Amino acid sequence: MTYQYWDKETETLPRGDLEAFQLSSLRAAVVRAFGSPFYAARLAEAGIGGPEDFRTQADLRRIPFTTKGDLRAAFPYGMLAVPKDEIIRLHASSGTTGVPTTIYFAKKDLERWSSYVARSIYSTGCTRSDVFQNMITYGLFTGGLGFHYGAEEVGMLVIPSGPGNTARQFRLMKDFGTTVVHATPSFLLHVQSKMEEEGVARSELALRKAFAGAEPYSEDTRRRIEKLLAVDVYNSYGLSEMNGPGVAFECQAKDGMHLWEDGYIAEIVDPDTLEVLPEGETGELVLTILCREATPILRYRTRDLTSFYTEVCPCGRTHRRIRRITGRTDDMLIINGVNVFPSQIEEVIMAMGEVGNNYLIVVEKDGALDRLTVKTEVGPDIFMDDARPLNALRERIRKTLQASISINPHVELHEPGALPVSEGKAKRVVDSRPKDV
Ligand code: DLL
Repeated sequence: MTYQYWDKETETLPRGDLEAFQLSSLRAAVVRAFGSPFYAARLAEAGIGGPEDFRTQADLRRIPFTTKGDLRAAFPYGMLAVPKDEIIRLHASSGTTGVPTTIYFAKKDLERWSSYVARSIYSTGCTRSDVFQNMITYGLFTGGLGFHYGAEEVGMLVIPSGPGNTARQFRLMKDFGTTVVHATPSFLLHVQSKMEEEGVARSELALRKAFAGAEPYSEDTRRRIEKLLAVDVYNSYGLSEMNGPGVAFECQAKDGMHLWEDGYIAEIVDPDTLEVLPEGETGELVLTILCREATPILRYRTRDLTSFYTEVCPCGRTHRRIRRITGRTDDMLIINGVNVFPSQIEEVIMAMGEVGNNYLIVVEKDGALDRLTVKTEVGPDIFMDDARPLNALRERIRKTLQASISINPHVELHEPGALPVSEGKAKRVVDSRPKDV
């Protein structure tokens, strides 16, 4: 395979040079951070006087972690490190508690962000000849505008369709010859189901690639989308606190996501002890954004669980790869004392051909015990009025799940299209158990 690079020099920088660049950028980031009320206090408290305290990368560990709670407490301007006149855009995520976290961007910050996204898109083999339909939410969410400007920088024709309305999506794909789409993996699966329902033939479309991210999904889900939609699917990782998309992305080798280390310092820590783990071990990803002027963030605890590849990628990029996110430290379910990640359930059901494209995990109290119900749609080839094969399928799902998660779940099968669909991030878990106070 011939690999293409957007910025070959940066993407293949020898490790020593890359790490030296990180260290000097870290010093500059610390200087900028002192300009924000939050970090001025936080760094001083930790006994950090200035950039001279950072002689090696290990000195990064002197900086205390930053959490989502810190960002909320600093709302609205406590993290801002430049005069308000210099900021030209904000993005925000409301999160589950409703208190927003806001990131501000100066002009240069937006240019840098677009360059990371452009580099990511180009690394998948796209070029300026591609027609890109951005089927993800625009607005305060970073997915829409983040990809929009990155794709324009590559020079693709960008269709800012946003999500929803599959009939309109198909119309646009046909009218303009869309070759690349971007959406959450759950929306891509929905699009595929609708394609069959609305009688759109694959041969009418010019699709060849899809970017899928913003929510966790398994390797089996990737394979399913690739098979059903006949496209190459590339995993895309990012978070609003670190700009949004364009933090880590799969290249043409489609095996792990290169984390752009000239833009970010990545550490993987044990979520309990918070000690940095040896390379290759799974833990919580902690990120420092190096070059953002308006809102510097140092050692941000993402809650996302992953590990570094220890081998070098065949594409020749020197930026390390992270593995598919297996879950978040805060999405682990404890069901009758057993720890389960929703991703373990997804892995089992999405590997089964007869299972449809949507599922839901329900956890509730049943007397003193917890009860787990896994609801899945069946594939279009299964007849809902023939009980025998349905019972056999239900039993097979139950047994395979039990073997994998050590919990005996209830399994419900639903008709295609019966479970709720989300245009953005899917809500896969409904946990109605009373929360401990
Ligand atoms: O989801 C940014 C984004 C937009 C990424 C479009 C990719 C594509 P937030 O709304 O702040 O930002 O959510 C960030 O989503 O901490 C992960 O838990 C999860 N997440 C994002 N990408 C992936 C992925 C955007 N590829 C949170 N795999 C992150 C698994 C992902 N989880």
